[in-house]
Amino acid sequence: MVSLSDLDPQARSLLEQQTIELPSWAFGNSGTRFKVFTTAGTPRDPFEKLADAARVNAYTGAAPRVSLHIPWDRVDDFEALKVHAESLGVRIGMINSNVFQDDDYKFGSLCNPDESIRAKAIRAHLDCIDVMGATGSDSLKVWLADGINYPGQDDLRARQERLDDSLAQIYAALSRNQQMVLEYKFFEPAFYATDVPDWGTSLMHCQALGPRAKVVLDTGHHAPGTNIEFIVMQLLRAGRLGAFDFNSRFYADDDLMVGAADPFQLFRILHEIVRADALRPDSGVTFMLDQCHNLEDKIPGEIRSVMNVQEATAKALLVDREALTAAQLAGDVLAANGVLMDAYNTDVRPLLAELREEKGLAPDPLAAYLASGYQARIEAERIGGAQAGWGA
Ligand code: LRH
Ligand code: MN
Ligand code: MN
Repeated sequence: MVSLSDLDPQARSLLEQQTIELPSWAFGNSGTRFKVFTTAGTPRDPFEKLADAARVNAYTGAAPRVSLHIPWDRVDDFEALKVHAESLGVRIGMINSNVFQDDDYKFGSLCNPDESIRAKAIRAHLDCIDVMGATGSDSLKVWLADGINYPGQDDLRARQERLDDSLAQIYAALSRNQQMVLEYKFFEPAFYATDVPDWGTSLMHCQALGPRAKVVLDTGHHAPGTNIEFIVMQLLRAGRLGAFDFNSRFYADDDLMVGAADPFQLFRILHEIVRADALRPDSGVTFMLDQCHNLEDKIPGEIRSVMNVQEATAKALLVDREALTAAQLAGDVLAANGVLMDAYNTDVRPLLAELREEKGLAPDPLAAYLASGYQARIEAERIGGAQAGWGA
């Protein structure tokens, strides 16, 4: 059994310092297009979403930032929201723009052939930059539902030119200490062609924009069988991996808990991160969750997800890099694969429990949360939770 002392001091400090950003929308209700099941105690406004996110941070000690989605999280006074977050021991992370739930955007937002609608979508992003200013956020996160359903519906190339121009206008409005991150997704809601379908397209736009534009990799946004860790490696080589949206998929963009469907894939991703020394807090890579908890309670669902990322990270840090390199250079296939599998198959839960106790936290965050009485309290206090997510 491994313990904390089995990690070298540098690996240990990386694990101690690792933080995972939470999505505000994970605390709201969501569902499928068939049904949204509400959970008791669901937040009624962004202030309550932050309160719930702060519980995840309180028990894991590893989730000090919350990402907002605008307009889902619109409030009258964003400075008050910032102060509220700080009073709870968390702060506002990335600001996500939402230009996909307005009738005007039926044929797209930043790629729309109608110039007045494209201008409206650009203005929505400038508004997000104002929210960044008020909340102290340094990142604008852009995901577009833009695309077409039928061949010939619009001109593929013209849509890219419009995107190029729209993104350039938005990028120009960022201050020097702010960045833009651009997320790709291979399908949905468009089915024939999506305007930012893959990491290559996102990277090309980021490179055209400038050094403060980076790619977001959402683990649920790939075709089955895609080697995601290869993409991670390549974006890290290019210095353009801005953030992860972590979640699990079985069939489509399922937004299930990270590490639930394929913990081995998560380990392989974290191995590339460790290999590139990108776990450092100043590496520029943000580790974020993008999940919806449709059946399970949301706060424990997020706690479990943070723990899953920590477990994959601890395993990646346990990889015997020297032995791995030696086996690779010797062409010893089985030994090289064995080094990775040894780390993956190690039970790191006791090691992480030790780490939490050292930080003054309960060794089992889930059990501690469930015993805290918070869930019963919010279920009694909050009636009529907010609808956050796709139906909002
Ligand atoms: C799109 C997406 C994107 C959105 C979020 C709610 O599928 O992953 O990150 O902002 O879901
Ligand atoms: Mn996402
Ligand atoms: Mn998604």
